[in-house]
Amino acid sequence: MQMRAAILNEFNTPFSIETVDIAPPQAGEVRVKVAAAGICHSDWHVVEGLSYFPLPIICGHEGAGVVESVGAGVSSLQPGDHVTLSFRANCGKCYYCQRDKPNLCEVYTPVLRSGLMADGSSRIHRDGEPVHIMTGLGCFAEYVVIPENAAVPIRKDVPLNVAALVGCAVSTGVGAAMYTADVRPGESVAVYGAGGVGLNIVMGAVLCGADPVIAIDTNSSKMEIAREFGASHTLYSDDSTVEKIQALTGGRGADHVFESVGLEALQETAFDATRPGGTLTLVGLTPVGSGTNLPGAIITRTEKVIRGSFYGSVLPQRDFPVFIDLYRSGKLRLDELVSGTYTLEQINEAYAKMLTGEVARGVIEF
Ligand code: CXF
Ligand code: ZN
Repeated sequence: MQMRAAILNEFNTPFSIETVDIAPPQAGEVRVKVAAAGICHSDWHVVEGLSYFPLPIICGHEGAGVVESVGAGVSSLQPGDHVTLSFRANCGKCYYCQRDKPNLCEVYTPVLRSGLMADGSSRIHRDGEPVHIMTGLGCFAEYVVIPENAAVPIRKDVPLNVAALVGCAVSTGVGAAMYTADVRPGESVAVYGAGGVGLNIVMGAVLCGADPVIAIDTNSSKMEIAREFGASHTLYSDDSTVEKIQALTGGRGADHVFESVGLEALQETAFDATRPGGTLTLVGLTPVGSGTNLPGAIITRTEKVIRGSFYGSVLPQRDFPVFIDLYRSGKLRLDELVSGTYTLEQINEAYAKMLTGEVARGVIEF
């Protein structure tokens, strides 16, 4: 079958909309007609050559759609099912999968980086040559062929653009607060960065009963938005945020601080804003090979905890439906997260907009 896809042929060049061949699903795989795909900064890291994916590649790792066909042996899905895509397919059997850490699956981690399927081949070809996919998805395309467990069934009464966001920004942000950091009622939270992920951390912290919830950003237009998403306080990001957070938390610093941007210097500031014995959760992705300077001398003496959070520590099969139910009952504001919609042909425009510091999330709708 042929389909249209946005292909990155060279690093630091625009996506090119081309027609490619996509194979039917093999055993254990499903083919999904993509309905919506989110514009996330991580795709841009691929464009910039910072993510070490092979070319040519179809990016896109935040999506939702409708199952079109299923391969042999697929039991959990059938054509017509609505699904949110998971960018962490997992084997279900390895050391990490057995310990409820599918985000660290040791079978799929190298597969997802390879841009190919687990058998080393691609389901997508252009003029007979394989095209790679990002993190096992590649949803800047009309269809994806993916392992059964990367397509998580969801209820049909939610818009698929909202369902797409659950596959990256929502899981990464809400999950970081709810699962990785396990924020408790009454704890103080500070979130550095109020973009797509940061706003989800704010919502997750509010759901956990945190108070105060302080959002910090360099863009003053985000202050009001962060309050709409539940922040009790907002701070313009300058040299005084640590003092201001301390002033709001009995002079100690916040119980939980989150860094959602992925900047080394901001991770260091976020560490300073964490109270002794408190937890700093690192959510934003800094480039591989970069170095953050976190002082061992202080960590030991203050018992500060520093945690990484990847994909919000979620279990996609369990948590995607949970987040979607929370949206349906009005406890997650996901319609408001969609700040712009684009066609696939407008993808370069969508990324240009994101780079201007666009609030929340752009979404490609098919
Ligand atoms: C990323 C994580 C690294 C690979 C691509 C997806 N997550 C969210 O943006
Ligand atoms: Zn993402």
